[in-house]
Amino acid sequence: MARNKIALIGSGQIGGTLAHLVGLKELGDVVMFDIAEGIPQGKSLDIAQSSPISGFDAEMKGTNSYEALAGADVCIVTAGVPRKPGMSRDDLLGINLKVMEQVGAGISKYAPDAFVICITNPLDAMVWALQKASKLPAKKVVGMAGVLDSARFRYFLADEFNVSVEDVTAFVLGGHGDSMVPLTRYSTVAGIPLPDLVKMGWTSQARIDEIVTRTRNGGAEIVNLLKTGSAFYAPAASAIAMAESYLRDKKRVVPCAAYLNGEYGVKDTYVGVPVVIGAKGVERVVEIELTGKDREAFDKSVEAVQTLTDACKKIAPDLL
Ligand code: A3D
Repeated sequence: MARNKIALIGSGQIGGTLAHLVGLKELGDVVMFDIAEGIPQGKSLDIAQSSPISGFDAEMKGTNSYEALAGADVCIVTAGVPRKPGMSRDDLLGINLKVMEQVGAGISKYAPDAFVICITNPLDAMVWALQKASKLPAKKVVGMAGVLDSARFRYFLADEFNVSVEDVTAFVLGGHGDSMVPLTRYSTVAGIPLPDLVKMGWTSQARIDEIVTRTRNGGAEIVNLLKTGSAFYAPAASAIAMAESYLRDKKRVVPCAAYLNGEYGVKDTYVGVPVVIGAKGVERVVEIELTGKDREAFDKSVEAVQTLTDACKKIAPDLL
C-alpha cells in the first residue's frame, strides 16, 4: 500500500513539530511548505536525519512551491503569524486572512481531494476563509482548537485529582477565544461527571472555576512565558490526532471548528462543536442539548466568532 502524503503548509514552530510527529507515528510521507526559503528544506532534512535513530521510514521534503502539494491526502495549515505578548488572537485577522486566500488557492489547485486542518488564528474565522478560498466541501475542511482546549482542561483536571490524564475526558466548545465554553457536566473522571466529583468532596466548585478560567487563558499563559511566539507542542499533537482519525477512519468524536449550516441554530459559520472524523471527513456533527448558562455561553461565543467572520467578509468580499 502506498504511503499517505501529508502536506504541512507553514513550516514554523507548529509545522516543524507536526513533521516530526508524522515521522515518529509513521503516518506517511511529508511535504513541508513555507514562503521562507530554506526553512522547510532545512527542517525536513534535519527530521529525515533523525529517522534512522528513531526508526521510521518517511520521505521528508521541503519546498517553496505549491506544486509539491500535488496529491496530498491531508493538508495541515499553520501559515501566517502567531501572537506575541499583549496581542489577542483577533489582532492577527488582517494579515492571516490574506495568507488563507493564498493557501486556499494553492490547495484548490493542487490538493482538491485532501482533508484540510486549519490551525492559523483567529481560528474559527480563518478556517471559514480557508474553506471559502479553497472551495473544498465543508466536511473536508476543519479547524483545530477544541482538541487542544480540551487537552488543556484534561491536563489541569488530572493534575487536580492526581489521576491519569487517560481517565479524564473533557469537553470544550464554542469559538477558540476567551469566550470558549468548557462544559463541566460533560467532563468526567472515568465517567464520573465533575459536578458529582464536587459532591463527592474530590474538589470544590471554586477550584473547578479556577481551572475553567486557566483553560480559557491556556494559550495566553504560554504566550506570556515564551514571549516570542505561542504554544506549538500541544497544538501539533492535537492536529495529528485529527489527521490520524481521518487517515485510519477511526471515527473519533472530537471537538473541532466545524461548518454549521443550521446545527445548533447557527448558519454559515465555523465554530467548535463535537464531530465524528472518519474517512469521509466530518461525518457527523454531534448536537448535544445545551441549556441555561451553557447555552448562553455558547451563543455568546458564536456571536464573537460571527463578528470576526463578518470582518473577513468585509475585507475579502470575493470569498463569498
Ligand atoms: P510560526 O512559527 O511563526 O510559523 C508560521 C509560518 O508560516 C512561518 O514559518 C512563516 O514563514 C509561514 N508563513 C507566513 N506567511 C505564509 C504564507 N503566505 N504562505 C506560507 N507560509 C507562510 O507560527 P506557529 O507555527 O507557532 O503558529 C502558526 C499559527 O498557528 C499562528 O497563526 C498561531 O496563532 C496559530 N496557533 C493556533 C492554535 C490553535 O489552537 C488554533 C494554537 C497555537 C498556534
